[in-house]
Amino acid sequence: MIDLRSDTVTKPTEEMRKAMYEAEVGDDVYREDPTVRQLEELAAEKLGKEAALFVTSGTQGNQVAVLTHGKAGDEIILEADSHIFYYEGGAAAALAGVQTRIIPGIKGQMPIDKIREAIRDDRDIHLPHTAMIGLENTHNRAGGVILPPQYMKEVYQVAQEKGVAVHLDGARLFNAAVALEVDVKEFTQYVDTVQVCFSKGLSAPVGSVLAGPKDFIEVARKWRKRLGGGMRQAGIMAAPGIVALTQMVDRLAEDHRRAKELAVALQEIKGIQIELESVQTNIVLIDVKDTGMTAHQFLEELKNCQILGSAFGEYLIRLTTHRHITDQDISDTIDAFYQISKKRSQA
Ligand code: TLP
Repeated sequence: MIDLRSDTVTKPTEEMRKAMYEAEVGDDVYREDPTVRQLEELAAEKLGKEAALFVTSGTQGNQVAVLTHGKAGDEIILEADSHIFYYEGGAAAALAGVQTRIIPGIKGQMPIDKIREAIRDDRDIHLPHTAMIGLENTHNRAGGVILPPQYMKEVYQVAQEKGVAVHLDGARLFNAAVALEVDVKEFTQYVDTVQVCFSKGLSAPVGSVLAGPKDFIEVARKWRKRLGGGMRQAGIMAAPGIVALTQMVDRLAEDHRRAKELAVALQEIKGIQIELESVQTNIVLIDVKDTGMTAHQFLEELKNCQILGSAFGEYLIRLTTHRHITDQDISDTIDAFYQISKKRSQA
């Protein structure tokens, strides 16, 4: 199978398995796991933050951030298609008890004036308190697009002016940094807290990190514990995170090249629509409406050709490149799209 459903399907590298085997461990709830501490220090340093916390997943990292920034009855501002709003099972409402104020974005970017308007005035007792603004970079549902540092700076300026914290869902932040050939700090300097995943294109089997100010991370540590995320000999899982951060970042450029090649070839096919300028990292969104098939029908046809993708809407398919996708897989996928569309137009 050519598995283009997500970069989450990547398996740990040999170095990761070796690092897991050899990891020095201790009880991390007692803060005695040297490998977890090493990963947290490394991540904090790379992300330009005072401290970091190893968490089980991107969702846990984001939700611990929401819980630490806000309290029940507060409001958080999110992009309408953001992962925190769209894909985390309503956790912000279920766990933190915050309400979400969503703003539709253009290529993942909420208009600055809309953000400004959405921030509540604490002097009016009718209104909820605005506890957090969430950004996502790269933006998944917008097709892996990059929020440029300049945009993030503008958001941060408004947030600081109004005294509101900014949290970045940076599940794929390293993809953004590699694509723009800049340091991740170019982005993280404009947020208070950031969550980064090791288990996507960076290929670690599990884990994310939440980074931010030291006192914030102390409170976050308690929220993680409350959520059952206090892990004991967690160095076994942190070890591949260290490999991810030190060895796996630069190769993301390969995934980006293959995604671009795939997109350029597929948009030549009749009935297939792709916004090429949005193919900036490892995600390709494909509108199959004009083929007369739904995303699910098209995905079934692809599956018959041993290719897997994800449905991102009634007519929208997402294909995601990653370490296990080769040049041959890209050309086989292109061939399959040609065959499926041809068969359809002859039917
Ligand atoms: N995204 C997954 C699915 O949940 C959609 C994927 O296949 O892309 N933030 C962003 C931007 C994400 O894309 C994801 C995972 C997460 C957070 C959550 O990470 P995990 O799966 O580790 O909880």
